[in-house]
Order: sequence, then structure tokens, then C-alpha cells
Amino acid sequence: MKIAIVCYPTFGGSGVVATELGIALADHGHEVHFITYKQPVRLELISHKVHFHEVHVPQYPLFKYQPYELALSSKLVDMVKLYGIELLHVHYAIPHAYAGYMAKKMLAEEGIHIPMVTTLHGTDITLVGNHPFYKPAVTFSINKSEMVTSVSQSLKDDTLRLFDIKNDIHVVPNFIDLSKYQYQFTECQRALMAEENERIITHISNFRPVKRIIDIIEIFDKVRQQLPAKLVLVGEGPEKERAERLCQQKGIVQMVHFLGNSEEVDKILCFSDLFLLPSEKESFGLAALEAMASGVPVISTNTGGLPEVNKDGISGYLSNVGDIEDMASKAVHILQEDETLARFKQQARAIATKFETKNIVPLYEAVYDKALSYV
Ligand code: GMT
Repeated sequence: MKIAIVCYPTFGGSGVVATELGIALADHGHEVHFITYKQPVRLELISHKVHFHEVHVPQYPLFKYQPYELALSSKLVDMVKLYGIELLHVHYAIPHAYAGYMAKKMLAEEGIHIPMVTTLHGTDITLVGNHPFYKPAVTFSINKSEMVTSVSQSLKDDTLRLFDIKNDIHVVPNFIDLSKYQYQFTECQRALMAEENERIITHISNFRPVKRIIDIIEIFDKVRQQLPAKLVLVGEGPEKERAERLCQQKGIVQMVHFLGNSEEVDKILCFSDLFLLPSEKESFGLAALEAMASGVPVISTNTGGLPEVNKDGISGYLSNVGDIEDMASKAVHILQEDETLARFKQQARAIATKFETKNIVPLYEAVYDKALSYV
């Protein structure tokens, strides 16, 4: 099958999932065309099965807002015609599903009929898409997709609650290539981060308010008073400065490493003992799954799709949003004894195996087959 994948090429979870999916589909023999404004961060290998087409938006002074959707839909039309692409798979509804629909209509005028699959990732529904400014367009483009998938049951429920959706939503969970998370302890650069007797607590995100970075600092501050520990924070975003200031106020700057964005999260996770994800909302929590794949237990909130990924008392623990005390005491419980930590590490990895690429990608292929039967 010749498939166009439209996504955000950045460090965000939706872009990572789209990129890993494209790579896995190419491994299955499909021809994949990534169409976006920059080469996706985790797309290392360009081969005859994986193509990347950049969407250019020339700057024109008349426009206060440059029309990306227009450039994207035009690029989709051109690439579908040039490469004989048979299906569009758009990740993140805004504005990709809208641009995809326009491309479909333009192609139909020329007698080319191709289906569109829209994958909902979370904030496109729960935070951004739900805003009255976008809602009519998001509802319309979801309803005009041949097939719609969501990354968790929780996100499906949210979508049906918040939007007037007429078509079925198929839950296809996010997935992980476990072979990429198999660094042995000895290969890890643990000594660069912490003393031998210290536990390493990690968080990776885009540092948006929804991630509750301040809670992470507060939790860590409680934990480090009970046992020797270091905190490793990976990512960039609007809450970073506030977090840095709080570390200064608490006098814990030496115990907290801000690493910025990284393309080597696997190497960071391999020396981590615990992953914190105290988000306000999380449709899935790909970062938690990546941690679990590295054998790192997770303390997360019980919001959104997180309970579908992080199993309470097995791969880690779940707490109510904002319950810093509870998260700190559960963290101490996991980290205090070597035997407890070893058990949670092994259980976290075991739960992650349920989300292996080879189990999930065929679900997308089945969705594509069904979408093709509709045109
Ligand atoms: O906020 C983020 O983490 C980025 C965002 C994105 O679209 O890139 O992540 C969303 O999609 C991920 C991949 O499906 C999910 O794992 C995240 O849970 C989801 N984020 C939220 O729902 C806040």
C-alpha cells in the first residue's frame, strides 16, 4: 500500500507515534510518504520505502498568519498524483484532518478517490480542538474521515462526549519497539548523573502546564528528604523556568539536572529508577510506556488513558491529580528497598510488552483495509 502520513515532526508524542508507525509500515513492505514541514525528529532512515516531502509556506507580508493548511493540502494533492498514494493517514486532527479533507475533495474533482484515516492523539480533542474557535472544523473533519482511531478508550469516550461524532472510533493504542529499549545497565552513563547510592528519578515532556512540572519538583523534594536521589528532567517548554526557580528556592539545584530536548531518551531511561508523570490530563502517556519499556516503574496520575498503560501496583502506581503527598510516599515505597525496585522494574517491562509494535501495527493495517473499502 502507498500511504501518506501527515504529522507534527517535533518531539511531541503524536509525531513520535506517527514516525514509528511509518517506519514499521515500511518494514511490512508498504511505501510511506511523510508530508510535513520538517523531517520528523525520529525519522533517521530515508529509504526507497520511506520518503519525506517538505511542506513549504513562503512568508508573505500581507498575511498575519501564514496559510499552512493551504500549503499542506496542495502538497498532498501533488504527492498523491506524483506517487500514486492510495491512502492519507493524518495524526492530530488540527489542522491535519481539515487539510486532508480539502486534498481529498480536490483530488475527487480529478477523479482520484482516496480515503483518509484520522488518528486522535489527545490535546487535539481535550485541550485545543474543544475550543469554540476550532470545534466546528474539528467535528466536521473527523466526521468526514473514512476511519477514525483514538489512542485510548478514554480518549474515545472524551471525543464522543465533547463532539457530535457520527462515525465509529476505533481504539488503537500507542506502541513501542522493545528492541530499542534494551540497554544493559553497564552500558548506561549512570555515573555521570548520580552517585552510586543515589536513586535516579526522571521526567520527559514538553513542559507545558498540563504536565504539572511544579508537582514533579515538589514530589522530588519530599522523596530526597527520605533517601538519596537525583532528578533528571528532559525536554523544553513554557514551565521550565518556573521549575528552575523553584529548585533554586528549595536549594536543590545541585540535585536536579535539566537536560533539554533529547533524541536519546532510551539512553537516559536506561539509568533511571523511577519515572514521574503527574499530568493534569493525558490521553495515553507515551513517555510512561517508553519508561516501562526500559524497565522503569512509573508514578503517574490516574487521569485520561494513563490507567490503560500504567497498571496500579504492578508497573508503578496511580494517584489523583495534584496529590503530591501520595505520589511521594509511593515513590519512596518503590525506591527504598532494592528488592522492591527490582520487582517493579521487571513488572513494568512485562506490561510494556503488551504494547509491542508487532501487536499493534496490524490493527492499523486492518483500519487501512476497511478505509479503502469505503471509496
Ligand atoms: O502533550 C503532549 O504530550 C504532546 C501530545 C502530542 O500530540 O504530541 O501528546 C498527546 O499524544 C500522545 C501520543 O498519542 C499521548 O501519548 C499523550 O498522552 C497526548 N497528550 C495529552 O493528552 C496531554
